[in-house]
Amino acid sequence: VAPLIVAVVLAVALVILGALRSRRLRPAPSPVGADEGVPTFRVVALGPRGSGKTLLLASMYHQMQTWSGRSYFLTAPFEQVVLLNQWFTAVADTSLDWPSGTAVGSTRELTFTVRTRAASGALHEVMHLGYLEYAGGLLTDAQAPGETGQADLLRRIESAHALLGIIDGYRIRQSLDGHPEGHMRLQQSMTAMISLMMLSSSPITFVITKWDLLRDIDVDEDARLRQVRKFLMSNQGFRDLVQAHSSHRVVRLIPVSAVGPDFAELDAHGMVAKLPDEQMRPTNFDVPLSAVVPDIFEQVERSMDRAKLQAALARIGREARPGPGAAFAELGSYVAQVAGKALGAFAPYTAFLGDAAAELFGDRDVAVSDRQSRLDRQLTEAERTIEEFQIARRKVLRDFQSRVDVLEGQLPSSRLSSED
Ligand SMILES: Nc1nc2c(ncn2[C@@H]2O[C@H](COP(=O)(O)OP(=O)(O)O)[C@@H](O)[C@H]2O)c(=O)[nH]1
Ligand SMILES: [Mg+2]
Repeated sequence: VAPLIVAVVLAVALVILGALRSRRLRPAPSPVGADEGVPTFRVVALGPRGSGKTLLLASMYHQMQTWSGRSYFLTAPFEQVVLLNQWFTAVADTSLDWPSGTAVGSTRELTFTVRTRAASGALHEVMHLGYLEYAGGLLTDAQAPGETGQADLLRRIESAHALLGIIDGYRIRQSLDGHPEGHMRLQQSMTAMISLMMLSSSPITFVITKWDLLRDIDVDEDARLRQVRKFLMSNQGFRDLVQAHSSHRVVRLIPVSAVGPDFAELDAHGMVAKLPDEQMRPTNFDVPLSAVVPDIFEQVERSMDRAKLQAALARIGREARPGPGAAFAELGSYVAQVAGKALGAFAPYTAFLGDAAAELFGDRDVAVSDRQSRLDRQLTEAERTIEEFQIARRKVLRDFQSRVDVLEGQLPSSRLSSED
């Protein structure tokens, strides 16, 4: 009898577990965008081993997994959250050494979900951000015959919506201090990275990591950045990329520190050492992800016919058709159609594109007056929910844009252009 009871109990437990699991795996029922889902923007981060990719990611997630004054927060699948938090904890603990780096040639892939809360308190998904981190190896090493890593990487770079080029601030420090090895490594990795970047036409954010190690270059931060930019421009590939591409794509240079000032310094052997009992205060970690959507839309806007776009935007202001989002969807399809390669893949997400275009393009007032007039109308319950979600989503997009605006205000040199 005993084995039978055990078997029955086990079977019941399995059924319950199975039910719980399938409930968890099934996407939460949402009245909004259920028919269209949530778009995924794919980001590829390239950078040599040791350049600070993992720490940046860990800091980024640690800070962005809570609201902290933003209208959104990030979530990730449970296994990824555990890993990211483990790295963060290991970095933050000044009694421990740095966590070990990514193995040569390996890639790491994460998916973040951007979530927001609507006025009623309901949580909504706004978009997914796919993040592929690619470590050095393949950038410079010859590949063993039969390996597919390289072809796969090239395909992902070509189809990425945004690229991050990670530049190791420690190597810049070494170069400025006259260490030939640092200079050599820096040039080598920049050249490899830039030849890959030439394959795509997406916005590029060059991220200078370990900015804390460069603080003594100049007291003024923008002057510091200007000096580093001038130095980077001495790399021919970098200069070529900026000069040839900055007129039709967005190119940024963002200094970040995963640990912040006063957490670490170079020791007598020129190694990065943690200072005892210091707190981490990461800086600018949120810019690379915040810039993705505004930069794609800016690039698309630049390529669009000004007059036609204005007409489409004005139409949403006047549109009298019933059903919230109808005019936005129309604007969205127009954007997808004109944007071609950059946003064409998002054609099914017309409501998202319409919202983003209204929020990020040109005259932002048009859309506001539209919102007001539609709020004045009598809306059904379902319409009201969609309306509310739209407003929350627009707020997130505006937050992304204003983060970028604030940074450009503080560090005008972070925008790279052919005049440099
Ligand atoms: N001072 C300072 N050091 C950093 C920072 N980020 C990374 N490092 C150092 O660089 C090492 C390599 O970083 P990691 O993120 O593992 O590089 P990855 O190989 O590109 O993933 C770390 O162990 C730290 O010693 C930073 O923001 N400031
Ligand atoms: Mg790593």
